[in-house]
Amino acid sequence: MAVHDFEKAFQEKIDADVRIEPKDWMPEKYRQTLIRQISQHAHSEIVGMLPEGAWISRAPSLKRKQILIAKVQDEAGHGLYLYSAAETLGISRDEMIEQLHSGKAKYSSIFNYPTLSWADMGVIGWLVDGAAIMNQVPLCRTSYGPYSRAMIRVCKEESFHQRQGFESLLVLSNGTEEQRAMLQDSINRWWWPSLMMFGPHDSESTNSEASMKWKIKRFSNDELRQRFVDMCAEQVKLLNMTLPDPDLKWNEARRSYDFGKIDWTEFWEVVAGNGPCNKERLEARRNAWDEGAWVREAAVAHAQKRAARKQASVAA
Ligand code: FAQ
Repeated sequence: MAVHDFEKAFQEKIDADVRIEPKDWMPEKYRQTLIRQISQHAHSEIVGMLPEGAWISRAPSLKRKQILIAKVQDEAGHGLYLYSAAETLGISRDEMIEQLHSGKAKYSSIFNYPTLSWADMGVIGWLVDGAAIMNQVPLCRTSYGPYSRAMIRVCKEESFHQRQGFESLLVLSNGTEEQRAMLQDSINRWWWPSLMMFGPHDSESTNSEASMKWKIKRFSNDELRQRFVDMCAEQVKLLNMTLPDPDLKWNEARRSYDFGKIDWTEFWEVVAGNGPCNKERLEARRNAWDEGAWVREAAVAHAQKRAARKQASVAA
């Protein structure tokens, strides 16, 4: 078959909602797009452990500490399933990590903001996990089989994260004046960066056209962002708090909320490495990699010994 015929058969499969599996023929650009998106997603989960990890030792009760530890562990797990899914496309874990450490691969802008108060733990659950779910539920039906299957479990865990976050905010919202002020301050700081998680406006989204054609993405950045605004504008009322946007207003004709302008200069600065915590985050990941060298060496030596023992017993 000529390449053109392979491409036609591939697109027909996608159009018929048949999943693409690792051994199937796929256009090189499809493979590269998936490696980019899945590895960046994996890096986001791993870097995303850092802002919350900083509060494990400062959680206000044993119950909250246990929940936070479990959540951070889940995020490590998500990173690992996603690295495994990306490996099925022919890139090694080491290569992906190298791309993160050298700055070649991105991770979500949101994790370059600092966690300044305990309320940030609940607000991350509500807004950051909430945005992640809005973006990731459609990925359970993404066209690449290993990615879509990984996302099913990730989404189940993320929705638990979101609910625990909101529950902890309900407690704060019924607390003292000081706790309520801490909560409002946290919402004010995380709202706009959460909207940026969905990526640039559709008109600036360089990857969307191909990703939509290949059903890697099923909804555009702006569509998902709008759904998120509509959801949060209602949920914030349950907290008796406000979203920091004077232009947020229900639009009866569109049956959606209008909202203010996102500061795209800030977004691109953060993506370019100049956000409040970019350097700190990458440094933490690089240090963890260096400090873990002996564990990786020991694991490889152990695997080699086991393989040698197995071979020797087969030969005997
Ligand atoms: N940050 O053409 P598009 C989580 C880049 S996981 C940084 O629209 P695309 C769990 C983009 O890479 C959060 N860079 O790109 C958790 C591209 O540059 P490139 C992560 C961004 O891929 C919760 C350029 O801008 N989720 O939160 C961002 O079609 C709590 C042009 O953009 C995922 O990764 C950004 N926000 O759409 C963990 C989900 N947005 O790569 C801990 C999977 C865009 O060409 C605690 N990914 N860029 O050099 C996706 O759905 C997509 O990749 C989008 C971006 C929607 C993020």
